[in-house]
Amino acid sequence: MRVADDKLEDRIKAEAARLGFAACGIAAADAAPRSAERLRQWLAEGRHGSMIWMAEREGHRGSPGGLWPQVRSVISLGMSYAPKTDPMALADEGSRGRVSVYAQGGDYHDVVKRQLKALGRWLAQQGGGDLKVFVDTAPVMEKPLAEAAGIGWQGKHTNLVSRTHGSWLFLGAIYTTLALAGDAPGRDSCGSCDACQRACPTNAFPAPYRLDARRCISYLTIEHKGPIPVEFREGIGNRIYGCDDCLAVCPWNKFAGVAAANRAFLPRAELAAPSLGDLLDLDDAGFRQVFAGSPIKRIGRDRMVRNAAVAAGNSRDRRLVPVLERLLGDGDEAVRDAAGWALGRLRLVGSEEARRRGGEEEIGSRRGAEGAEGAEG
Ligand code: B12
Ligand code: SF4
Repeated sequence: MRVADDKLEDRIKAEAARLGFAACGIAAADAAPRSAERLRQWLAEGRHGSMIWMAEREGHRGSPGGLWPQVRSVISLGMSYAPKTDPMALADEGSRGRVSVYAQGGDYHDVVKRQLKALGRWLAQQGGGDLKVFVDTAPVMEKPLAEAAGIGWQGKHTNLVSRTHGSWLFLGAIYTTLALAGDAPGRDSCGSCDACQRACPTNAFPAPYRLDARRCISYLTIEHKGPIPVEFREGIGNRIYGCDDCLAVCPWNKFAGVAAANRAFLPRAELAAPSLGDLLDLDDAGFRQVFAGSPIKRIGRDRMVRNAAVAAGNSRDRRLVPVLERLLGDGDEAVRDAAGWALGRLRLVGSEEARRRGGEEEIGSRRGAEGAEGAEG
């Protein structure tokens, strides 16, 4: 049944803006018909790696109706976390870890969910109907739905890009039994640009618009349990939680208005540029204390120390040798493995330096000898 008040859609958008959402659009529940097949193919190719929860509820995830047959419309929402500073600024600071922008502030699951629920309560009063709210953790394909609702389009890096907010948008969705008027879908505006694909340090894009999660640093540092495959360790550089490179190089992010960013996502001082030495020293209690209220808390101490050890192996910072040596006796296998790898790399750095010093001394003494000859002559 069509809702009597034609303007409800506009009022939903006004209320969403009042609640801090930078973007809001509406789509019919069946407006992203290709998603289910594309998800099926992605899973069949094994591109989800060990994220078996992606496959377990494939039928629910593939379409809104698969999860909730009564759903008629989807309200898609975006909350901005556009950074004020260059996400690549720490790329050459080997002794510091890089935390991806999305995780430097408050936990978006909590912040977005709270505002989605507020919007849901408002909608239930104003328009009636049943509804469900989702952010990230439910079997929902938030990106194709956001595209269908006109918030933007899925770029070649597969994230949603908005003309106004770039790709720095957390997404959320409200499924409702109301039949609302949909917006025009987003139009792909990537053109011939392939900056994101070229920027990826681990070659995670087998083709434009397709991501092999098993090669993505975000997956490797956040989702992947156990030792990180050796072939990706160098490419990980100093990234200790997630990766922003494909987003950071996107030209559309130049237009992203930082003013729209929610204050809850401002970077916390201790997460903006953490020292690898401090991270390698963390025990469980220390980890919980530093990462309380952050999405990072989900990975636990062992995975964080494993990541920091890989970054230490790329750091060329030999001051980290003693703490890495201690970690060779750590209770976690992946930590021990990463520490051993890092020590091997730092020892190579040590012998390179010794060779260089030796060479310099040799040149120095040859010069001295040449000088002495000159003096004789
Ligand atoms: C699983 C997951 C991951 C996995 C896999 C990522 C992926 N691309 O699938 C990993 C751990 C790698 C990951 C990483 C990140 N994630 Co993530 N992730 C998710 C999650 C839970 C599901 C995504 C999903 O459904 N994947 C399955 C694949 C099949 O879907 P897809 O990527 O949309 O695939 C489409 C394309 O492949 C396309 N396609 C396929 N073939 C073809 C061919 C052509 C010609 C075309 C045009 C298209 C096309 O169609 C598919 C369906 O739309 C969502 C939350 C949610 N519930 O939606 C967050 C989500 C996508 N992640 C998010 C974020 C922020 C990130 C990171 C930026 C975090 C970071 N800084 O480290 C990175 C980005 C890495 C990247 N380039 O994608 C945000 C993205 C927000 C946005 N603006 O888009 C989301 C929406 C969470 C949220 N609520 O805000 N993530
Ligand atoms: S997040 Fe990093 S590793 Fe993952 S696809 Fe983008 S650039 Fe590649």
